[in-house]
Amino acid sequence: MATSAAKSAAARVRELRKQIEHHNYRYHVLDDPEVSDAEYDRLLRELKALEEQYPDLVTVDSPTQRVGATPVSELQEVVHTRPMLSLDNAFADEDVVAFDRRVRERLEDVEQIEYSAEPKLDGLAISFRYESGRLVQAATRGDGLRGEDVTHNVRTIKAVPTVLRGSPPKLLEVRGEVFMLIAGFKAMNQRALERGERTFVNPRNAAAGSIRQLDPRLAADRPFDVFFYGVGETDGWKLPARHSEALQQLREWGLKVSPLLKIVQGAEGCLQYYREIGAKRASLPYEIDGVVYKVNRFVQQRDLGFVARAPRWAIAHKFPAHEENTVVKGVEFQVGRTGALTPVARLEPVFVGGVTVSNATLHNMDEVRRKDVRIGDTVVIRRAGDVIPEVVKVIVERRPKDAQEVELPSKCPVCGSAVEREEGEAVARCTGGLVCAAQRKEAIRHFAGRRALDIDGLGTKIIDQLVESDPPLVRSPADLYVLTAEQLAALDRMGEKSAENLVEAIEASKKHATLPRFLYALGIRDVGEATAAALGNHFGSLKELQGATEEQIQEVPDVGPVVAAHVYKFFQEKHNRDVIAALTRHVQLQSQARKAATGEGPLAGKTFVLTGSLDSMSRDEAGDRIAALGGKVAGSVSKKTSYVVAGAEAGSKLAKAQELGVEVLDEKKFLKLLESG
Ligand code: 9MJ
Repeated sequence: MATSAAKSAAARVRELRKQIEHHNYRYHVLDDPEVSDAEYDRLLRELKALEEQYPDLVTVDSPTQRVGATPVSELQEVVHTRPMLSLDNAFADEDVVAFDRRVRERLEDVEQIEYSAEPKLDGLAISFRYESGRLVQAATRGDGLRGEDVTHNVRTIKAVPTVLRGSPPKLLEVRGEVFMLIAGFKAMNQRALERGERTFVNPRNAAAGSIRQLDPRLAADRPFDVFFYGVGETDGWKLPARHSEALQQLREWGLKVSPLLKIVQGAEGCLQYYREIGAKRASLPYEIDGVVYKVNRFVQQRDLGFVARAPRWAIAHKFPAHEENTVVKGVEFQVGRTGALTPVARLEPVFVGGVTVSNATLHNMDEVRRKDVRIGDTVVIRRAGDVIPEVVKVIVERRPKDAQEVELPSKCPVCGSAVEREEGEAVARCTGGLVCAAQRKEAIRHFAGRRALDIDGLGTKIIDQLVESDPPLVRSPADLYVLTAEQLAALDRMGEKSAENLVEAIEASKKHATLPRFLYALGIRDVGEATAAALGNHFGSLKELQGATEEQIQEVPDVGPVVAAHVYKFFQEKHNRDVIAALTRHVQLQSQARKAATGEGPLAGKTFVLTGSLDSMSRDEAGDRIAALGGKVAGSVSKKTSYVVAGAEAGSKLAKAQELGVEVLDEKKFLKLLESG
């Protein structure tokens, strides 16, 4: 017999699930959460604790059961009672016009067709079966008639409700696309790379690969999302007249529908939508490969019917492909700011992702070997969003007999200094340091960057001239501070007024230099903003840091032996010390960061990790404000982290924080904390 404690536990469990489901809906469907991640996690933790105490209360659709149930031994076949259709493709505007004409001809008498226009997600089509509002099965499309049961993995996806809201019908089978967010995909690949595991070529392959795994624990920590776009078998639901109305009803039941869905009129309306979404494509957090137009009225859909596996009432209008084949004509090596040599494939120009591409990065020699790229090879090039085009893979079948292997040059292509590759490192480097013009230009560009000393108006073209002039006007960042307006005005494309403005901007940079910014500006290998802030906060002054031993540098939170070695070595190099000495004759470092070192300030002893982007300030401003109150900023989340500040599109650091139970602050809370500080 249930004790009264067990009874009240059962009531509390019901209440918690209701609240969690409500917050899921606010977060995933409405994109308008009511509570912070931390509060949400507290509810989830409370539920978990109660379920541990009273195992009888656990149900399969409890929000706690998402994270990895037991693996299945094989994927079972699922027969789709209503076939899952695929879509015909349109590539050119004329294809869409012809589609619309065919539709009108078949429907006779209808002058203008109303379409529901939707982005076409590039993921994995899934059928979801809800019985009495509970998720009972999820299956892949397969060949459209038979798919595979992937319920165990789909249950781990937080955006897929396990229980529907309101009064859903007895049976509701819905279709949607499961996909990966680009940021999450990148973070996941980065982690895989760090662990020496295999990486995925693109978010689509990653989604498909993960959803068809046998062990749901693999899917559970992957950044999936979903949009529902169609209705399959139903029982107990009198469908509304239009597809768009059906989707609106799905939304009310808690199923996430694309917010970009729009009702448009005729081919003209479709084409306009295509252009609207095309303009948004690069800024969407997920990949789309086109848009879909669906005849909106169900009666018209029924009258049109389908041919083979595709409906006559819908068409996918594809965007230019992200991937194309082309030939590698040669491989050159670019020298970066830190001297890293990057192999770059020179390509037979090819139109991909909406632009003509003639170069693609090969990252490093390990990648060249791993992908076995040779000169003369036909390769797959990928360009997604605004990222640098890359070589995905070689089409080995098309390799010509005289294809040449790529060799790492022994001398820097820019300055002729020796090229060195450290044991166990993928990256080869020029040893020329500031002697190498490539590094000099990049070093100055980095130094003047917005997040470094922020010299407004010192662009690439000007830097090139300053470094290339004979004799060079600028050999190191310190030389910037002795430039005169006359010298600058003599440069190409520089008027007197802009020369004066630039001198002023250089002057201004002397004043807003904080120690963390300055350290970041130096461009020390592996010292990003977070590490620079940590070093600055720990040592409090440049002198202290310059005098520190490798061991002392390692004492800084989040600085490991490798970074410590780079920092130590940097300050040991005579030419670096000379440049710093020259710089500090001009630049006065503000002492705000000392507060942390002496344990002062309301945030003293607190370590922050920043992830995602904030609306009200840049990441470095956030870092500066934390430092000003005595707190520290670290680059990665650990048990020692006090807070993770999560902005929009927060990545793996947020997941890590949740895993470790570190308090997560959203922007509002973070601002409050700064203000109260
Ligand atoms: C995707 N992939 O986003 C359909 N799709 O409709 C949308 N796919 C579809 N609709 C009928 N938005 C068959 C496939």
